[in-house]
Amino acid sequence: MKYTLCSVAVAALVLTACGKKEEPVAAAPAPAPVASAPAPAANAEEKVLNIYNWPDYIPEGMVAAFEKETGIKVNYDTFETNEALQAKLVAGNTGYDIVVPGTVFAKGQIEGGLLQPLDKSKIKNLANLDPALLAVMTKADPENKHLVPWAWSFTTVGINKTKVEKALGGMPMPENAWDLVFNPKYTAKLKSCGIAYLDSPTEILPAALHYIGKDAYSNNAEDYKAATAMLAKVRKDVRLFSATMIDDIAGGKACAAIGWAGDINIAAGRAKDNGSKDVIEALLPSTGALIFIDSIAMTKDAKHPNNAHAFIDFYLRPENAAQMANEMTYNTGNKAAVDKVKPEIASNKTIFVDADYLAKMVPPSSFSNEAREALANAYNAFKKGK
Ligand code: SPD
Repeated sequence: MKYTLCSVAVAALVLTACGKKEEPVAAAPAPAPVASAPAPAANAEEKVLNIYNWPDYIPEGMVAAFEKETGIKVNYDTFETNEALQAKLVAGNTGYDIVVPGTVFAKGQIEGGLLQPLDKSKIKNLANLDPALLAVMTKADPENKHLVPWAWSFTTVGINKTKVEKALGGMPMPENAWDLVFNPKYTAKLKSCGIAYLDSPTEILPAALHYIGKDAYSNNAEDYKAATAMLAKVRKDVRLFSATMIDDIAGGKACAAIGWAGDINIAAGRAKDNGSKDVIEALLPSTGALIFIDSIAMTKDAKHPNNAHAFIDFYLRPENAAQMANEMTYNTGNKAAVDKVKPEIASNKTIFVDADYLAKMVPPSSFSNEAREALANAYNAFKKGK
């Protein structure tokens, strides 16, 4: 059974100019001539939109299509981790209108006033989204006022199966795929073909906590100690830390990785395009993987709110959401897009996850500021301690 975490309806948003037309009043005495500027139209916003998103996270041509249709020039920059986006938002004056935080961070960002509520009347295509996904997001955004899903996927183990089988030299694959990156029995063998970890405390610690049977979003210092003790045993086997590991996996620098299923799927496609015969895949560990939902949000000081709303509405069109799934191998939670998704994408269980596996997965939660600090300390100690 396919679970889309994602309704139908298409409506094009028409941004209407609300400029007030001055009517001459009949029989009024002629006013004395005064130099005055014309009253600005209510939505006379400069035709610019500044977006800050993750790399490899938008189909080619989508920004250009929006620019062509609207005449709005998009400046598109990227960040690699939630921590980097958080630092930018906290520093203020980001210069960005739209940002794409994971819900794990967005909760605190909303509570801290770093993001502003959206005007839903300007986003007609919100009706295309799966109410089930929006319900999950209320954990971070209680009334679904600030966040719109960009895409969701999960943190898991990705492998170059061809290289991993060779490096294991006849040792069978573990039942639980997390063993490949956390159990020294396997990492000692896979270090020869390269193990890669996402370079972020809030990616690695939750996965490590989950692996040792603790709450992935624990706020308990003892749990971090246990996770770092486990991680210390495999540190020497980890070759690289990176949040942009698509080419590392596609190019053969890493054969096993803690990564995002969508990116691992992109790596698989890229390797094929480059002529590789190796099988690269995102795995579904028996104990479950960690779901994340990246969400579109508007910064508190966005200078181009109308343009931001227009872009969000554009992104939520079924054809654009389907393009995102088809080209970027991420699920957008857009139900109206489902019948436009290619069969090979719709049948990929790492993009459209079955309900029974979904039930095993760890839903996204959030960390207190203190916990985030403890996480960062634990992670930095782990990384240094080779
Ligand atoms: N290539 C873009 C990947 C975006 C991943 N966001 C992941 C957040 C996970 N916590």
